[in-house]
Amino acid sequence: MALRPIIILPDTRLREISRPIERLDSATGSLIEDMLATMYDAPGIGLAAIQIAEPVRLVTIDVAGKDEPPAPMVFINPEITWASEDKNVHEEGCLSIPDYYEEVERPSRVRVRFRDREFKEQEIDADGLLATCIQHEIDHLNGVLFIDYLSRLKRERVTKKFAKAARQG
Ligand code: K1U
Ligand code: ZN
Repeated sequence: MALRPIIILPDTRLREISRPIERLDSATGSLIEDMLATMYDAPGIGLAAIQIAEPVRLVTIDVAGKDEPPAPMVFINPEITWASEDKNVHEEGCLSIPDYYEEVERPSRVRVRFRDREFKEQEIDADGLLATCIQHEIDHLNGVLFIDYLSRLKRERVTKKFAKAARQG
């Protein structure tokens, strides 16, 4: 298990489309362990593999409250198979855009098909914070960031701020 560096805006790898995982092997098992450790260390409630520069369709999430035991979830090749008409607004953050939070509107409930860490097919219905988080993470697998849902003014402002910070090292 290793803590892995999280890539930060404007790293262009955040815009890559991640590839599906074909089979479970020891490399994927190690990557899952690294992602969970990196997510808890950050700390964050979710992580997509591309955020540690691994362009594969793998997501970890733990939305347990701070007084609850850890509840790590692993999603391999997740796909949204249904989304509710009704929407929910939630404040979002991103470990790849540190210390920036904005409200985003998304479907309030989604059904997600995925493979678990034994590579068994599963389907879950998600609502609340889990629904917000899984949609945010699946967006990462498609090169989409939560700032893409903001006004052009806000998106350009935050993009310029992070580009300047990257130039200044
Ligand atoms: O994908 C990521 O960058 C992780 C991101 C997930 C997320 C947060 C909020 C709404 C949607 C998706 C984060 O975990 S940002 C950090 C964060 O929200 C948090 C950190 C510590 C405690 C509680 C929340
Ligand atoms: Zn994110």
